[in-house]
Amino acid sequence: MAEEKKGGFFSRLVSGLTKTRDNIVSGMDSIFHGFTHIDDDFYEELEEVMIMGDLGVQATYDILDDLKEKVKERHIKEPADCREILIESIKEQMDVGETAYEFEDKTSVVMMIGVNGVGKTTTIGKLAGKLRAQNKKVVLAAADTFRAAAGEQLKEWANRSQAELIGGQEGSDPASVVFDAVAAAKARHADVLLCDTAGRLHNKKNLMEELRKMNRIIDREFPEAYRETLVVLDATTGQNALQQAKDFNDVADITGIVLTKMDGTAKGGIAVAIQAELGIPVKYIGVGETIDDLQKFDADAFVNALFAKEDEN
Ligand SMILES: Nc1nc2c(ncn2[C@@H]2O[C@H](COP(=O)(O)OP(=O)(O)OP(=O)(O)O)[C@@H](O)[C@H]2O)c(=O)[nH]1
Ligand SMILES: [Mg+2]
Repeated sequence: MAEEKKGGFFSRLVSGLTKTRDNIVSGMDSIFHGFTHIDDDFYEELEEVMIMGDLGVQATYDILDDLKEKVKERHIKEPADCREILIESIKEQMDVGETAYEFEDKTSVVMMIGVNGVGKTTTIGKLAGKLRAQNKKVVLAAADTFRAAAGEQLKEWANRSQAELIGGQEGSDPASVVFDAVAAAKARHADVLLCDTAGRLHNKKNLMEELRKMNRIIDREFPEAYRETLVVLDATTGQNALQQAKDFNDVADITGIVLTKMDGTAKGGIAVAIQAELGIPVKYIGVGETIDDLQKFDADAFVNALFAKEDEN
């Protein structure tokens, strides 16, 4: 049963990464097979394919440096033998580490931030479902008071996941919703408080100011809570997602990334780029719209899916 589920998840990831595979991996494969020697031209062509994909400049250089070093160390002569080394090197780069999910076992406040439509509210619902399945007490803060429908949407997720919801009137101060939610979380001895935020306000400066204000409230009212700030990025948007992560990183201490819509036509290389450029780990990936469609990021599974050959899936 568990096997079956995993298989389903993996094949969804494989199909979501089709576009990435077509853009990057097939290009790499033709280089691995088109060259007879490992020389400067070989590396230059690899570099071009990787940068043209969404791996980004930083990740490309890091990965190629690592490849060159290993080729020397292991006295590799065949271009085709570089494929496995490259896969190994990307996996190493993407490894999330042991402490990434500590908040799940602590009294914590999770801020979910990101621009509009990336999947913040949906991710909160999925994460609430995951935590409830572990018997955690979960409170949701509907701090997106900008859109009338936002609170309703979160309410549905609260019902679905059986979490408690603290909301506010449309147009009310999001920071005051956070204030109320912190008080409720403390009074009810909740394990995790998940805060949904607006993706769009009157302007970007406004949005960033609101985030700062909410963070100040949490710092002041709940200093003992473990803090997690997740930026949600839509994996189909490629380089835009990287820029968004940078913008939010300027105003908040981002502790992780959630990459959504990996089931769609994802530009999956962006996961590698973000890690290399910002040093922020991808912690979860969204692979669909239902409550079960959130997965912890598994670097091995991701890279295997990225480099999967047709006959392997
Ligand atoms: N296919 C797919 N769709 C997703 C995923 N995550 C979210 N969505 C869909 O993306 C759309 C936007 O999701 P929301 O959760 O409302 O996004 P948001 O960031 O809260 O948007 P705003 O509140 O407007 O800022 C919805 O239709 C979701 O069902 C995913 O992993 N895969
Ligand atoms: Mg929302």
